[in-house]
Amino acid sequence: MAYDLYVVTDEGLGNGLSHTEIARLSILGGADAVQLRDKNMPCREMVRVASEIADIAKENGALFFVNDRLDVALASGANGVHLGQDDLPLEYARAIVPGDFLIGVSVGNVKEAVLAEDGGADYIALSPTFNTGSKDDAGPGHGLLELSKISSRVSIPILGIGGIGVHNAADVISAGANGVAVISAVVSQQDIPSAAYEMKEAIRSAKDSR
Ligand code: TZP
Ligand code: MG
Repeated sequence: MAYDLYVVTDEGLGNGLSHTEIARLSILGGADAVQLRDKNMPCREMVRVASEIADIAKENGALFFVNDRLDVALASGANGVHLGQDDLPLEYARAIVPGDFLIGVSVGNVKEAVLAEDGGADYIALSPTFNTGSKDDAGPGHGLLELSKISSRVSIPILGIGGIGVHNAADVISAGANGVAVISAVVSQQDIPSAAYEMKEAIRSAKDSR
């Protein structure tokens, strides 16, 4: 499962584009995975949007995740759900999803990372890796040292998320991440496919020189 470039949609940061357009353009530029993230969208609307993105992702061989909402993820045909430490606990989610359904978990330290792996997470994201202005309650970045500690303790894929762009994506990969999740580095750019392509190149060349 490739998670090299994982783009999280945000209509508030996307120059007026819809979640579906953001996802479509990100995939066009080479995103391996996209996540629908909207804290305010009514459930019915979210299922409709998620179903659109699920179709686009499937047609292009990308993975599609829904943030927070396991019900929406299952109903829309998404590949998986992304859960934070205050969302539905991993063990409850795992118990009610089909075997091939993917679950990603946000972690902030080694202990949470190991618990997520032991609980059957398919990937974890160190959240936030650096300071970010894109998530109000993100708190301060945990940094590359925490990332490398986690990478020495777990074997499932680890993503960096928060404050990552073309300027520091290679550092995140060198510290042990398997991929990078972003909002602003792709979603807020005028040319989303080109921004995704450049991020992907930065990640790929960092992986090649590891
Ligand atoms: N979760 C942790 S940090 C973050 C999310 C959704 C925001 C990432 O946005 P950016 O613009 O890539 O820092
Ligand atoms: Mg959440």
